[in-house]
Amino acid sequence: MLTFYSDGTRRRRARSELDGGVLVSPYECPERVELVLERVRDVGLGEVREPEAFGLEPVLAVHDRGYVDFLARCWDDWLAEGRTGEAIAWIWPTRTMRDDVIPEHIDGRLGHYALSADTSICEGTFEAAMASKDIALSAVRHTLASGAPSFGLCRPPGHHAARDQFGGYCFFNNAAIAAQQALDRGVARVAILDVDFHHGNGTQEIFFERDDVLFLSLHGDPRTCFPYFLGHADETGRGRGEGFNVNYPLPPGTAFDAWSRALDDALARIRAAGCELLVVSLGVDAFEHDPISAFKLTSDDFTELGRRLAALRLPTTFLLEGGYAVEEIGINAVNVLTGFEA
Ligand code: SP5
Ligand code: ZN
Repeated sequence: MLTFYSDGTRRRRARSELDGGVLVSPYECPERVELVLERVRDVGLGEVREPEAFGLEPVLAVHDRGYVDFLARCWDDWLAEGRTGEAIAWIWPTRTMRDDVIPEHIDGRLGHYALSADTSICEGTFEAAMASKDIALSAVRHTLASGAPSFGLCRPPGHHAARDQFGGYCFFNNAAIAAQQALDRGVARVAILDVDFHHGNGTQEIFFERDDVLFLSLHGDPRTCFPYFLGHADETGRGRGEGFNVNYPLPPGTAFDAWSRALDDALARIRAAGCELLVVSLGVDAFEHDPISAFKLTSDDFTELGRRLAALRLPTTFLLEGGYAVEEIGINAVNVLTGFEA
C-alpha cells in the first residue's frame, strides 16, 4: 500500500496545551508521524510518496473562506499584539451572547473560530495543516485513479475541524476534504468511517444535511468524553441527510468485543448504502494505553479492524487522525493497514 507523507506536517510544533488547568506539552506532537513513518518502513508496507500541492480550492469546498483566512493570518495577528505565548482561545460566543458579528480583535476572532481551548496556534500551524490536507488529497486521488488502497499519514489530524472551527488538535478536516474531492471527481457516494476514540464532530457537521456522504463514528460517549457537545446516537442527519449520520457512542472501558459489534453494524450500513469509496478516519486512540482516551483495544485488535475493513472490498483511503500512545502509535496504525492487506 502506498503511503503519502511530507515533512511539512512537522512545521507545527506547539509548546502548550491547556489540560486540566495546566499548560502541558501537547499530546499531538510531531514525533507521532515520525514513528508511524518508521513503522511503515520497518514492515515494508510499500512506497512512501510526497504529496502534490492542491492549493486552497479543495479546502474551500468544505470550509468557510473567512475561517481559512483567519487560520492563515492568526499567528501574525497574534504576534502583532505583542504576545509571547501561543494563541489560545479564552472567550467564546456562548449561549447568552451573539455569534453573528465576527470580532476584529484577535482574541475575539480566536473565540469565534475555536471550538475548544486544548488547541493552541503557533508558528507553522497553517503550513502543517496545508501539508496534511495535501497528503489526504494525494492519497484519495491515488485510490480513485488506481482502485488501490492508500494511507495518508496526515498531521495535524482533521475530524474535529468543522466548516468554520478548529479544535481538538484539528484545523482542516482532511477526511471531509478528501471525500468532497472524490464526489467532485464523479464518485456518487462516499462512506467516512471514523474509528478515532473521539467523536468526529467536524465531519458530522460538514455533511449532516447531505446524502452523498455516509458518516459513521464509533467513539467515547459524549456524556463523559471530548468533545462533549456532539456525538449522541439520536444525531442521524437532517433533511435529505436524514439516515446518513450514524453515531455509536460507547462507554469508557469498552473493549474490542463490544466495539467490534458496533463496527460490524457500521460495515453493514456502508454495504447497504451502496458507497463507492471508503475513507477511514484512522485514529488509533481507542488503544488500551492511550493517555487521553478510555477504550481498551489491543494492538492485535487493530489488525483485526483492518481485516474487517478489507472484507467490504471497497476502494479505501486511510487518513491518520488521533493516537497519543506515541511508543505504540506506529504499531497500531500500521497493524490496521497490514490487517487490511492480509
Ligand atoms: C484528533 C483527536 O484525537 N483529538 C482529541 C482532542 C482531545 N483534546 C482534549 C484532551 C483532554 C485530555 N485530558 C486528559 C487528561 C489526562 N492527563
Ligand atoms: Zn481522538
